[in-house]
Amino acid sequence: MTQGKFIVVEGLEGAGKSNAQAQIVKAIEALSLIKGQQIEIVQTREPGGTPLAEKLRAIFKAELNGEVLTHKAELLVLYAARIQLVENIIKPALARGAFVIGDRHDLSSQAYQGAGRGFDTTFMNTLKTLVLEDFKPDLTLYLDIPPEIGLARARNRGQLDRIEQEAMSFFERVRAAYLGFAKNDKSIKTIDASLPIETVNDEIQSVMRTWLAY
Ligand code: Z5A
Repeated sequence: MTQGKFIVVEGLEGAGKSNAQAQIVKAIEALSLIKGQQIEIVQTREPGGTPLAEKLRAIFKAELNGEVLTHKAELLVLYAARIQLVENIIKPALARGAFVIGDRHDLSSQAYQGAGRGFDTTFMNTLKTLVLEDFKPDLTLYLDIPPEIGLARARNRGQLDRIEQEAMSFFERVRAAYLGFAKNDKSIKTIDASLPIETVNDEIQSVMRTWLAY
C-alpha cells in the first residue's frame, strides 16, 4: 500500500476554504476515475476532528465567562487538539493510502498565534518540532484574501466568534505572515480568493491537475 497524501487548505476567515475542499475532492475523484481505482478521501478540520479535539475547539472558540484565555494557553490548546488529530486520524489514514484534506493545520498557528499574537519564530518552531516532529502537509492551498473582504463574508453568516472579533491589524499581520510562508515554501500554492468563485474554482482545478499529474 502506498502512503497517502495530506493536502491542507489555509486562509483567513471567509476566504472560501469550504468551497476549496469541495474542489479538491472533485480533483481527487477525477484522478480515481482516470486510474480506475477508488481513492479513499478523509476530511478533517482544525482545531477539531476527534472527540477530544472537538471539545478543545469549543473551549478555543468560546467566551469563557469573562476568564481570559492567555495566549500561551490558547497555543497549547491548539497543539493538544492537533496532535490528537494527527496521531489518531491523519497518520492512520495516510498509512491506509487515503488522501486527507485538512481545513487548516499548523500554518494557521504559525500565522494566527506566531504573527497575530506575536510569539517569536524560534519559540514557535521549537514547539512545532517538539509536538509534530517532521510531520507536514504534502501540499497546502493558501487562499489569499484581504481581511476586510473575508470578514465581510464571514459577517454575512452571522455572529463573529472570539478570534473573528480581533482588530483589523491582527488579520493584516496574519495575512502578511501567510504570504511570507508561501513565498518561501514550494509546497504552498497561493490562490487569489478575492476573484469570482468560478475563477477561483478553475485555478484550484489547474493547480490540482498539475500536482496530481493527470
Ligand atoms: N485558528 C487559529 O487561530 N490557530 C490555529 O492553529 C487554527 C485555527 C487551526 C477556526 O474557525 C478559527 O481558528 C479561525 C482561525 C483560528 N479563526 N477565525 N476567525 P472556523 O473553523 O470556525 O472558521 P474558519 O476556519 O475561519 O472558516 P470560515 O470562516 O468558515 O471560512 P471559510 O471556510 O474560508 O469560508 P467559506 O464558508 O468557505 O466561505 C465564506 C462565504 O463566502 C460563503 O458564504 C461562501 O459562499 C462565500 N464565498 C466563498 N468563495 C467566494 C468567492 N470567491 N466569491 C464570493 N463569495 C465567496
